[in-house]
Amino acid sequence: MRQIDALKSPRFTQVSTFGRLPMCLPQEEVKAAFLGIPFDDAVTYRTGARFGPMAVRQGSRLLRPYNQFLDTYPFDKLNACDLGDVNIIPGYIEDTIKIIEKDVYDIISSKKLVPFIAGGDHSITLPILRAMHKQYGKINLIHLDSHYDFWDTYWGKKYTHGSWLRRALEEGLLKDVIQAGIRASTFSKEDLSDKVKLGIKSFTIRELKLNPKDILKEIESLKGPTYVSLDIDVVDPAFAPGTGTPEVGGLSSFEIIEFIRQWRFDKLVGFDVVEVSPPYDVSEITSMLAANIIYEGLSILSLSL
Ligand SMILES: [Mn+2]
Repeated sequence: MRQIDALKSPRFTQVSTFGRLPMCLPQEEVKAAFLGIPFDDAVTYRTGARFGPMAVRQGSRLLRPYNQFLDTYPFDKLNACDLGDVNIIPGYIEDTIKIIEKDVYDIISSKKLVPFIAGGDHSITLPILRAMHKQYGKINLIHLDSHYDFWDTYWGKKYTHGSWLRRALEEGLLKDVIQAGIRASTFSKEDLSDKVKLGIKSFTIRELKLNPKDILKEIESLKGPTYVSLDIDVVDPAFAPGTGTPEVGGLSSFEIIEFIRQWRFDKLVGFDVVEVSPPYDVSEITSMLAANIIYEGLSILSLSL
């Protein structure tokens, strides 16, 4: 009987949505929404992140309404819902980048909500940042990753999952950039001087593990609109095996969740978790973690309102 009642309601959730939330309806006042961007044609190694959004939804089905560590009901406070996925074009990076920018801009400009986005590979962050810049002007970026992602090109191509940050800096989209968790071997020693030249505050995994308070202080000092981009490979492959370019020696799932819980800053305008690649996942470890990271992000947003 309950099922029949549910089918009569416009808010029924027979489809798999993030956190079993309702799908977003046009007339609703929502403050935050989940959005999937299932694009993975810009990866340089393992594919599969195109299946990320649905896996993160599946991995979110055990999330419950109350966050006891932050004393908040994020879904209720934000009137959160699921916007579905962006209609990307597999195989066509530059066309897809335009579609993502348009869709994200339409969402943030008309609905004034904060999108919580599941990728997709990391190339999706560039068009999101373009949309954010169009709406808010220069924005701060908190970037968690095991890789710098500021390389100029791969195989001579400008749009890849390892060059989005360089493009965003060149295009003048960003104000203060805090990067943390870096540990991958790099192409040359010049990468280290590049980060200084590019003017970003970059912290290695060693700094993040040993002195997280220094990074938290930087995060607290951010003023104005701030966007968060989290590559799941900042977490150790023992805790997040389902990803495209895994790097050993990373954070545990407890460490990443606990780190995010301590963030307090001015104005969160968007949050992505990228590079979840379900074909390489085991027992939904990675997709459940990604879902919980988004839950913590929603929770800190709910505290700031
Ligand atoms: Mn990465």
